[in-house]
Amino acid sequence: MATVLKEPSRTFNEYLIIPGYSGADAIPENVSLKTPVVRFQKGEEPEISMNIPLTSAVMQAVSDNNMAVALAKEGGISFIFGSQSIESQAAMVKKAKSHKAGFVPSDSNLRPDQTLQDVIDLKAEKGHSTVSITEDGTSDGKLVGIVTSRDYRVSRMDVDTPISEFMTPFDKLIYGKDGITLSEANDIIWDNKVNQLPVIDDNQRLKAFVFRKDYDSHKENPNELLDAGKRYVVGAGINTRDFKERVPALVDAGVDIMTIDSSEGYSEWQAITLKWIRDTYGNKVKVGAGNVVDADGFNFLAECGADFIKVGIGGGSICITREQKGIGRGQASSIIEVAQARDEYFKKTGTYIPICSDGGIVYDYHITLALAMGADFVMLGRYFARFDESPSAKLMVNGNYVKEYWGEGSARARNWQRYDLGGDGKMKFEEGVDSYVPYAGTLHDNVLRSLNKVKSTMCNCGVLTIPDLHKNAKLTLVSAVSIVEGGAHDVIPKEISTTGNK
Ligand code: MZP
Repeated sequence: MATVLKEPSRTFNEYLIIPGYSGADAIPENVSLKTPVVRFQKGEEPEISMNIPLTSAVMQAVSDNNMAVALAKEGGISFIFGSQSIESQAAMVKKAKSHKAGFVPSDSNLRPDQTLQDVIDLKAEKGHSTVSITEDGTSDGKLVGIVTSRDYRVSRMDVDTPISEFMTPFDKLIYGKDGITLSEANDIIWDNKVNQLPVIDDNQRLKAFVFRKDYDSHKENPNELLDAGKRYVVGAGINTRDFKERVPALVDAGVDIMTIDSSEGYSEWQAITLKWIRDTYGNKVKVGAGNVVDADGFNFLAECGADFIKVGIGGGSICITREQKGIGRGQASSIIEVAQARDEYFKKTGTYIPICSDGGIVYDYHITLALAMGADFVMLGRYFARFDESPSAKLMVNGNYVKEYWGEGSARARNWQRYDLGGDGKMKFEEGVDSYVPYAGTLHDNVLRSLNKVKSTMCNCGVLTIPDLHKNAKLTLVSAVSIVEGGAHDVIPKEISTTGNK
């Protein structure tokens, strides 16, 4: 007869944290959110840690090279989506790895023979007022001038005027030479009272811009996550089908860590993939695996050599796997059981394998709950999709700004490899939906606010580190009526939040 678990499958909303004694030193400034990302031996330091316990989901609508840079600046890791060609994914990794803080590749570019109308259209599309004018209109073509809003007046000029007639030409430009440091670039900007500095190579080809408005932001990233060469740490998703070609391309592009992206990871496919990576690269290449929801799944992937293990099936905001296939488990029950298995594995073998709670985070306090239940870090899709830095389109729907957000199992993403069980390589039915999420502004502002809440709750528990939260957190199940008591109740709220920021 089948095994039927006695406990129901429970999720975050069913738990609360009971505060513990807080000493006078339990203040948010003293909290460290540093957390291990890859397996390590007792008494040793993990080769990769994060400064904040957040990763962004392996999804088309969430994690590209922009997101990778934005999240690494805050101290987390983005896993660039794998449901694209090997070449384009490797190019994204390369872009993120070669990103130099403060040096921005030009994304608004035109040719000198194009017109004022083209400038107006591009400004409306990209939202940037600086346009580089290159010989061939590419972002790394030979720089012949720039156009900013100081160079034209729409009300006084014919929209057919060629750019060459009103741009600031190259011989009048202040520019920097490739190889200058950010502080040298900023000195040139300040000395010459310009708002932006194009940086060119020996052949006058454009490499990047440094903007005056960014000056402050580059001074204040105390948590940024850098590799030994001071480049941002970047992750990427792989699958169990084309890993023999994809992994080498990503490694060549400089990726720091990968994860097998699969909706259900307790399988021989993952064992084969992990074995090939270990046989080919030893322990030099770091790779997570998953997703699993119980101790059996964890122990299997631990023995296969996964560097970290992702937990969660069917809890994602865009996921309909549970409805379609009837598999999955409440995220809280999954994390609690897997965390116990992780601790037992550590006791038995002396190897600590971090676990990642993937999907289903709705409120900021769910992040704290996941950590308190034993997760070392969390992976979020919906959360990051709402920000400026996500790759999807920002639209106005019913008077509110939204961003598009679609599941990897939706017909739109067509990521059949994520759901593949070794068949004919075709998607048979959808396991995800296409949706909108409320637009919520910049990643920096939101992450700051969310993590302030996490730190504040940790102080309420009297703990200053995530490992101490694991050891000391006290959790309670909540009844349906006490959930009602927890929100504003018996009053008429004056404002209803439209940002989705909870
Ligand atoms: P969430 O943060 O939006 O709740 O969940 C994001 C997670 O959902 C991803 O990291 C991934 O594990 C999972 N996901 C992505 N696509 C689908 C789908 O189409 C999905 N079903 O479940």
